[in-house]
Amino acid sequence: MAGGDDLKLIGAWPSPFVTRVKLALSFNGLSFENVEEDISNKSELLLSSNPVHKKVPVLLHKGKPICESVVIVQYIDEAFAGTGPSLLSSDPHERAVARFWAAYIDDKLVASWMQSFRGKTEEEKSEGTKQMFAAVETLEGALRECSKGEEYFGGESVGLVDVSLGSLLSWLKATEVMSGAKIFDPVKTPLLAAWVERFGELDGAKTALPDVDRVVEFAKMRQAQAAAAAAASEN
Ligand SMILES: N[C@@H](CCC(=O)N[C@@H](CS)C(=O)NCC(=O)O)C(=O)O
Repeated sequence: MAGGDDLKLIGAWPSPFVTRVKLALSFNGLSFENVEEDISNKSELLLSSNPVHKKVPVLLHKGKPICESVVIVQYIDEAFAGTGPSLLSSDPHERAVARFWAAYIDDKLVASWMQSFRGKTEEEKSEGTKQMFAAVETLEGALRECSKGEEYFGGESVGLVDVSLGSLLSWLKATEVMSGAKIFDPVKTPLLAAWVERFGELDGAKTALPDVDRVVEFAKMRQAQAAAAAAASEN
């Protein structure tokens, strides 16, 4: 397996951004050393590797750090070209479109999904939920446009947008379990609902995606911690 000693991933298992990098490594058949980070007590290695954002993931390739999940995914695609199917098209316009949707996923879907449970008031939370559903419906159109009748955003095989959205699946499924709401509704967003099933069946996805029940437990623990902190600040 390529990669080996050359690749070290500073991550934290619940992070969907770390999962994104694991997906790209897995689809490229690259092995790596996993360095599990304690986000509440950041290591010297993380702070010196990502001094600007101080966030995971960071990929170290031959000791050189690369930060920001979407940047890392594209780096893997370029640096290990030929080890797996390319995640980006050879056509510049298709590459630009894929980058547009990858940015949309973080700017609109991730942001609204976070607001749906981290909003300060119930109004903020329900506005987040509304915007999240609107973003999912927009992504249904993106899948129709990008796939051109094939199975993935990347066409016949997974691409940058599949990896960007796929990395969120365990968390979005955990949100469905906890809220009871269907995010990928087969009636409203049939293409995406089928894509979710198809993506989850890929070997690379099975290897990289965290277990949904484990994410649910983690999310509940975080909610309890946040509630306790809020109660303490009121006293
Ligand atoms: N835009 C970044 C987001 C990374 C991110 O938010 N990582 C979180 C974990 S999910 C983190 O390291 N948080 C630590 C902190 O904010 O101090 C990416 O795509 O890599």
